[in-house]
Amino acid sequence: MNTAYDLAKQKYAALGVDTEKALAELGRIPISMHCWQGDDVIGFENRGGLTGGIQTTGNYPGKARNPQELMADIEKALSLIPGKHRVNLHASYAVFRDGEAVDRDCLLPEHFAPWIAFAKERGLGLDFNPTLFSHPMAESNLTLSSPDEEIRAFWVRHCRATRKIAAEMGRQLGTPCLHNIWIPDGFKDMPADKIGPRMRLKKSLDEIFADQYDSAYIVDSVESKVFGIGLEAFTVGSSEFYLAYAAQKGIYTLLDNGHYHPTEMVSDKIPTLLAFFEKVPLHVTRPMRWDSDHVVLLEDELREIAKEVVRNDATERVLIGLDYFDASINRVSAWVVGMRSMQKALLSALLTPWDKLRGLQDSGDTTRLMMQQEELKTYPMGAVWEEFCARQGVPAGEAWFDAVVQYENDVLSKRD
Ligand code: RNT
Ligand code: ZN
Repeated sequence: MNTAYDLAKQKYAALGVDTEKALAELGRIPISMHCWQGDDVIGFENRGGLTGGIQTTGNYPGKARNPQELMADIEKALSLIPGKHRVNLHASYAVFRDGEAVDRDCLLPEHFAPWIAFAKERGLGLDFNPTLFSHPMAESNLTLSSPDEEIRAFWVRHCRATRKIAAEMGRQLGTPCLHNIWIPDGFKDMPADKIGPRMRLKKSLDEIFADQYDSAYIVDSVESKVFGIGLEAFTVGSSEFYLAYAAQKGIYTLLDNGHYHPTEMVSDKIPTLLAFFEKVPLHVTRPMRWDSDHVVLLEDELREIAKEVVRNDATERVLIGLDYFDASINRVSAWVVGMRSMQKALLSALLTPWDKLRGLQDSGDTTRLMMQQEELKTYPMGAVWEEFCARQGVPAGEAWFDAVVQYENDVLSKRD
């Protein structure tokens, strides 16, 4: 019998592409799913609003209000996403015992024990981030670069605490935890001194990275940005700052594709960094007109990002994580759509005869190269994707959405 998959398999084989190999490879690529889509980046500290120049918009009912709800929602989303993945946490998602009040500079691994247990039971890896926003000590929008020594020292203590927690997550789960530092530090209007804040940030980072951990447990990265809302004039942690710092320090610089000028392509930065760094962590997002963090969809730049991961044999060197927050739609659906879109982009790249195309480029046959790349766009990838979902025991096509509707009716709609 010729199923749609069999026909697709033959068509790709004629180009020298082995669909079976692509399916096996796709099943091995973990994507780190960000917990913060589930509750609009609020966390469990009951501190109120999101600050730091990032913003969610929308008021869709049913957001997770506590660890139990967030874990249940993550579990529901993961049940509709093929493959084995990771969960990315922020320090603001610490789980405290009743009545316990621990500020961010005193967080301990035990405050994440429920998350580690959650991950262990499900065979998931964890990634982790210090939270340097939505806190009274971050009100000035200066944290690790603050001229106020009390504030700067507080955030250094916070990041030292979170690195320790990350290393513990990595140790207990047997897979290195990506610890990524992003700070909101910057100014709304023209500063008088740009190097002062940067020298203080450098000093803070040196203090934070003075603690040594086993690289089998923790991978360290720093995330740059161009601007934030209310922080339009100046960002302390610029791209060049962190690139130079990471290179000098032997850590990594994380690329968030919402954090560059609109015509700058993060996809092109991947092969650039791969020439110098062992690992390239990513925050994949969808910036619309600004760093708006829309749900990731199968768009051109996502495809370009996936191509760089696949054709450079870098599926283990590029650490793929998602970073977006849409509060205007069902949040479980937002996770599933983004994760599956990322996987579709990877599959499309895995179904491309890169050796052949590289040969055309190197022999100067750019006419045929253009033709072949365009023809590939209408190859039957959908049939291969459906086969992948079926083999992974997850609904292919839009059938997964029925489960989200059911979950909304049974669980999410009862929350408000
Ligand atoms: C902000 C950065 C940062 C955050 C998350 C919540 O612009 O992208 O990564 O989105 O840490
Ligand atoms: Zn990010």
